[in-house]
Amino acid sequence: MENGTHFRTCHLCEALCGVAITVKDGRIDSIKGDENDPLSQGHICPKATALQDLHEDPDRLRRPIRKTGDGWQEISWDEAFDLVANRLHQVRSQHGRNSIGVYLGNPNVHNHGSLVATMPFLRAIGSQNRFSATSNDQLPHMLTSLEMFGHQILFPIPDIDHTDLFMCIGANPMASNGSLMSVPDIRGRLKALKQRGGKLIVIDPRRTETAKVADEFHFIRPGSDALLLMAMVHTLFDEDLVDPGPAERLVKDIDLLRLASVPYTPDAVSHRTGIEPETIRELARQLAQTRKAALYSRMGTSTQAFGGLATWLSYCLNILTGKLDTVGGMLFTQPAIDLVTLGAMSGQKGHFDKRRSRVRDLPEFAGEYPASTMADEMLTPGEGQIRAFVTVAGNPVLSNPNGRRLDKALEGLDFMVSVDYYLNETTRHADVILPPTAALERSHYDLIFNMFAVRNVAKFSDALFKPADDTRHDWQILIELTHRLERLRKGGRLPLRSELGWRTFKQLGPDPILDMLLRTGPYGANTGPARKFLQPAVDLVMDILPERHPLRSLVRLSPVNREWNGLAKGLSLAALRDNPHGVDLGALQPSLPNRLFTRDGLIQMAPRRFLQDLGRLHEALSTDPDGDFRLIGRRHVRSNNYWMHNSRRLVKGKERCTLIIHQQDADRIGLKAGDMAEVQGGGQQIVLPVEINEDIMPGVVSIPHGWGHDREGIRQSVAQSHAGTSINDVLADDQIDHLSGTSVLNGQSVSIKAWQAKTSRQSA
Ligand SMILES: Nc1nc2c(c(=O)[nH]1)N[C@H]1C(S)=C(S)[C@@H](COP(=O)(O)OP(=O)(O)OC[C@H]3O[C@@H](n4cnc5c(=O)[nH]c(N)nc54)[C@H](O)[C@@H]3O)O[C@H]1N2
Ligand SMILES: Nc1nc2c(c(=O)[nH]1)N[C@H]1C(S)=C(S)[C@@H](COP(=O)(O)OP(=O)(O)OC[C@H]3O[C@@H](n4cnc5c(=O)[nH]c(N)nc54)[C@H](O)[C@@H]3O)O[C@H]1N2
Ligand code: SF4
Ligand SMILES: [Mo]
Repeated sequence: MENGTHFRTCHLCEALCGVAITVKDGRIDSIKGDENDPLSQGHICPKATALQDLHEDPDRLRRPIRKTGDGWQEISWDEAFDLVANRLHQVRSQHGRNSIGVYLGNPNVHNHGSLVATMPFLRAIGSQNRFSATSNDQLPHMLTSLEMFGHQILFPIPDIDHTDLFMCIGANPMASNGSLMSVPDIRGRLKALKQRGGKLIVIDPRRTETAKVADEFHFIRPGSDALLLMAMVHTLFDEDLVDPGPAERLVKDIDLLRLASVPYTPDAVSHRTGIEPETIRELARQLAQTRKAALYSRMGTSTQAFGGLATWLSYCLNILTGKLDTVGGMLFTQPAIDLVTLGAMSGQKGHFDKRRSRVRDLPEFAGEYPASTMADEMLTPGEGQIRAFVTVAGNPVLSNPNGRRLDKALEGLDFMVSVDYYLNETTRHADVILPPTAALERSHYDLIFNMFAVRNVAKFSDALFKPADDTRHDWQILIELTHRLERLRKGGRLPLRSELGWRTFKQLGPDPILDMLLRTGPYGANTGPARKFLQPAVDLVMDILPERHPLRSLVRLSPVNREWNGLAKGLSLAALRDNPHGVDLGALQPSLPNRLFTRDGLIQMAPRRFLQDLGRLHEALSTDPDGDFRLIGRRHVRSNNYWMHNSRRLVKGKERCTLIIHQQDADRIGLKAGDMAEVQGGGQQIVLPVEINEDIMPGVVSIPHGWGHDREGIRQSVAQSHAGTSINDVLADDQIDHLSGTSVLNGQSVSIKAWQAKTSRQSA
C-alpha cells in the first residue's frame, strides 16, 4: 500500500474492532482505534498492535517447507501442491476416504477466503473424519439453537446497549472481549449500563475481571450451572413469574419444562452449586422482574460436563421471562450477509447424530465428530483409521484435551499437511507446511462475527499490503489442492466444465462472491419503483406456495423479501469500499416469528434430547462432590488462544501462566507464593508457578489456556522463551458432555501438591 491510513477490522478475536493503520515508507507506523467505526468507535485492546508483530515476524513462514531427514527444506509451491495432493490421493486410494482426517482451527472463521474455499476442499477430501475447534467451544450453543429454533447458527445475542440487567454466567468478556456477542469496548458498554441505572451480575468460580466491575457476584462450583439454572426455572414456575411476553404464542412444551424442573428446588441444588437457596430465588426474580434483562452464558457453561443442558436452560430462562426477541433482552441479528437464511436455503440448518464415530461411538454435529476423539481415530487400528491428517489454522496439540496423546498420535501418521504460517506444537508433526499470506495481505470481511454482533454493521477492507512475492492466500492453497485432488480422483483429467469452473474461481477469488451476497442480501439492491408492482405479485405467490416449497427460500433470500422491506438498501462491495469505516445498519430488532426455522414454526422449549440427559443431571444432584480440586481455565486480554505468544509486546511483563489457588487451599497443602506446584490430572502431570489469592473459590484452581511452547522442534523464538505449560496436558480427552460431545475443559478434577525442586521449572 502507499503511505497513508488504512481502515480495517481487527480479525484476532470476535470483537470486530475497527483499526486505523498508518503506513510510512512501506512499513506500519502506528495502529490505532478507528474513531469512526460504527461498532467500536475507537476502541482497541493491546492485541491490536500485534497485527504489526505478526506481519513482521521473522518466524512467520512465507514459503512451503517439507520435512527431510535432516530438518526442514523450502520447496516450490508447485512441488508442494503436487506432493500433498499425491500423498493424500494415495492414502485415500489405499485405505478409503475416511482414512484422511481434517481439523479446522479457530482462525478459519475470521477469514472469509478460507470459509468460501473450505466447503469444496472438504468435499474433495470426502472423509467423515472431520473435526474442528467447535467441539471445544460453542457446540452446545449450536445444538441448542438447532433444537429450539431450528437453525444451528441462529444465536440470540444480548442487546447489551439497551438492557438494564446483564446477567453473565461462565463468561469473562472483560478479558475475552465477548463471544457469540461481538462487543468491542465491553468496559465502556458496562459503564453505560450502570450510568442508566442498570445492573451487572456475574456468576463464576473465579472473581474475574468482569466480576470486579459487577454490582453483584456469586461463586459457583464448576460444572453445576445446569443445577443452578434449573432451580431458577423451578422458582419462576413456583412463584408464578413465567411470562414469555411477545414469544408467548410461539413457545411449545412449556409444561414439560415445568415438570422437568420440579425436583430442582433451590434448596436441593444449593449444596452442589455453592449458592444459597435465597440467592437463587432472588436471581430468578431479578431476571423476571427487570423488563429489559439478558442472561448470557458462554465458555464456562458450554465446555463442561453439562454444557448442553446449561446452555439450553440459559436460553429457556430468557424465554420464560419474556426476554427473547425484546429490545434490551436477547435479539437475533440481521447481518448484511445472512448466513442463517443462506444456510437454510442450501440445506445447512444443521444436523446432529446422523452417524457415530468409529472408536467411541460419539455423535457427529454438522458433519464433525468431537475433537476429543481425534487421537482415538488415529491410534486405533481397523478400517477407517485415520492415516493422513490435514490441519488448517489450528493448533490441536495445545488446544485439545490430552495434548500429549495427540502428539503421539500425529507422530504415527503416514502423512500430515498443515496450512499454517507457524512451525508450532502441531505443525511440527507435518510432512509439509503450506503457509498462507499474512492477514494484512488479504482483503477482509467478517462473514461470521457480523452475525453475532451487538449491532448490525458491515465493513470491507482491501488488502493493506500487496502479498509478498511468490506467496498464496489460504483460499488459493485450499482451492489449488481441491482442484488437484479432484483431477487425481478422476484419473488425471476433469470434464471441461469443471476445469473451467476451477479456473474461474482461481481467477476471481472470494470477493465477487461477497459482492453477490451483499447485493442479494437484506440490505442489497433497491428494486426502486418496480417494487410497487413486484411486491403484490410476490406476496400472492408466497400465499399460494406450500410452506416447505424451495421457491420460498429463494424469495426469502432476495430483495423482495417482505421482512426486509424496512431495511436500508444499496449495499454492495463498491458501497462498502466507499465507506471504509464501515456502515451502520442499526440496532438489533425483534424478528420473530420470521426468523424461526423449526418445522412447526414454534420454539421448542423441551427438546427430547435435552430431557433425556436429565437423568445424568439428577444423578449429579445427589452425588457429593469429591475432595479433589476442580480445574478451570482463564483468558487474558494480552493473549489469544495458542498463537500470539511470539509477539514480544504481548508476552512481556509478569508471568501469566500460573496456577491460581485460594489462600486457604494453599495453606492447607503447604504452598507459598512463588512456589512451583505439581498438577496431576488425566493420568499426567505438569509443573507451574502458583499465584495465591482469594479471588478464586476454595476447592477450585485455574490455569490459563494457550501456553506450552516448550515442546521440541518448534520455530517461535519469543514464544519458546515464554513457554508456560499446557493446561490441556492434564485434561482427559475422554471427559465430554454426553449430550453434545463437547470436551469438558472446565471442572475436571485434579490433584495438587508442592513440587520438590523449587528453583528450576520444567514440565514434569
Ligand atoms: N483447556 C482449554 N482448551 C481450549 C480452550 C479453553 O478455554 N481451555 N478454548 C477452546 C477454544 S474456545 C478454541 S476456539 C480453541 C482454539 O483452538 P485452535 O483453533 O486449535 O487454536 P488456535 O490457537 O486458534 O489456532 C491457531 C493456529 O492457526 C494459525 N493461524 C492463525 N491465523 C491463520 C490464518 O490466517 N491462516 C492459517 N492457515 N493459519 C492461521 C496459527 O499459526 C496457529 O497454528 O481452543 C479450545 N481449547
Ligand atoms: N484475550 C483473549 N480473548 C479471547 C480469546 C483468548 O484466548 N484471549 N479467545 C477467544 C475465543 S476463541 C473465545 S471462544 C472467547 C471465549 O470467551 P469467554 O466465554 O468470555 O471465555 P473465558 O474468558 O474463558 O470465560 C469463561 C469463564 O467461565 C468461568 N468458568 C469456568 N468454569 C465454569 C463453570 O463451571 N461455571 C461457570 N459459571 N463459570 C465457569 C471461567 O472462570 C471464566 O471466567 O474468547 C475469545 N476472546
Ligand atoms: S478486542 Fe483486541 S483483539 Fe479483539 S478485535 Fe478488538 S483490538 Fe482486535
Ligand atoms: Mo473459541
